[in-house]
Amino acid sequence: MRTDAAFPPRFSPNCFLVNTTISRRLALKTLGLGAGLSSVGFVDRGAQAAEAASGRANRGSKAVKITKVRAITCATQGTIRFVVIRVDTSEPGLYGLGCGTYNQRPLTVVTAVNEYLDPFARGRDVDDIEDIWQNAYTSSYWRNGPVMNNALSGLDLALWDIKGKRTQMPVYQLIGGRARFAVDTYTHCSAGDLKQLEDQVKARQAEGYRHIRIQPGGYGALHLSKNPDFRAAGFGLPGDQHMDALPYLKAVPKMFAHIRSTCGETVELLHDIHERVEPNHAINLCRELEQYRPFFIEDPFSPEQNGWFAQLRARTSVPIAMGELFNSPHEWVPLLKDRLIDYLRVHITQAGGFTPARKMAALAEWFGVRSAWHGPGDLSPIGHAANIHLDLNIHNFGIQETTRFNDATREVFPGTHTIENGYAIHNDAPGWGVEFDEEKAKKYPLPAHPGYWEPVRRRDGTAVRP
Ligand code: GCO
Ligand code: MG
Repeated sequence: MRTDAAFPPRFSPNCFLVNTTISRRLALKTLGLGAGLSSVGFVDRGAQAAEAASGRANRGSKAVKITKVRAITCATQGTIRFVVIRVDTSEPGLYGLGCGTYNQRPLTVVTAVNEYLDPFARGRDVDDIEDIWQNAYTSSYWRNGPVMNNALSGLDLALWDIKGKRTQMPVYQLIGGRARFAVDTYTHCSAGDLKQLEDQVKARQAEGYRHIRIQPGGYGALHLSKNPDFRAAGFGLPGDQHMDALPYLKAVPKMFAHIRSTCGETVELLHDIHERVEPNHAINLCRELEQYRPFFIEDPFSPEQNGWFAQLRARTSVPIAMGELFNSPHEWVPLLKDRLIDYLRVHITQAGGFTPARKMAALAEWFGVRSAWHGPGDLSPIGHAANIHLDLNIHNFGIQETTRFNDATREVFPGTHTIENGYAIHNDAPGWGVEFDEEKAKKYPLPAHPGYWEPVRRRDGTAVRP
């Protein structure tokens, strides 16, 4: 792990003991006297007992309360709409940051946070993350939707950030420490032209990436679909997009064949079906790709079609990663329990935050399912940090999707992770280790377009469901 110069030094176990005035005094006293008296083995034990007592006293008398929860938006990545949640506390200068980015509906999360979670959370003890999560989760009675889950995630992540800052530890230390020295990632290459795609893959390999996701142009390779008859018929709006399944389905195996033969056997290749095709088409595509030994195929079905996983499993052993659209335990629990997927790639802010993600990871471990948390461009660096902290800790880490953030994002979110030799490298500052410069963020207001996705249609105008 690298220690970023802008951040406090690497975690030391002593940090926990010296984070209050009383205990700092005691620690100094111990240091001063310890050398002379430690030989009798007396002072150290006494100091430890006093330390523990003062710790108890501080815990009782120094409850820190939530004073405000608010959502702030910015668009440092161009058209992507970040939603950052800040939780202020009764302790001067102590606050936490979370991510509740829902790119297609950002203002709904802002309303959920500012109008509903803020009054709900004020006055509660920042230490009781589990209790706050449980009650915030059911405070809307109806639950498990992307708006409330992202809002809840913002609050949840901010509370973990605060706990890290209070204890002077990075969050991964709070949950058990590291299971690996760094987090291996996959990056994206996408081009309609095979030679261009090959060049991109080689360039990423040269940068050190071992895992590369390949796409024949954007999701579903829209450029390959010709004759949008719906447009000629005046169906829908002129800007609606066109994707027929067959051109895409034929292009993907050709793309794998080309990249395998030109870029070698060692690179791990991934591909995102991004839902979009009929379930049986997705199954046949996975079977066809077996010969190219993909690392995994991502999101073969829309979440409404989870019932098809048993058939997919019966017909191919290609590793399957699923879940960026999942909101609810009713979606991931059955897939884990029946071992129908190999990688769980839930978008953790969309699933309610770090608290439920830890539980998902623990459940998955015992079913032999590994993690591949969703790490797209429309997740703020704070959300990426949450992924990375979890990845560092869990035994069943698989791979981490990452985004290469631009300079504007790095300016507004100091502490954003970097990628070195294919690994995500994160600093060891307390909490998530990512700051948010609200003043600088004002330079990057949300774009005029509200953010919804334009329709994608088959040739006859039928809506394509991602
Ligand atoms: C991925 C995803 C994203 C999503 C996006 C939706 O695998 O990274 O599919 O690109 O489409 O996050 O907002
Ligand atoms: Mg995807």
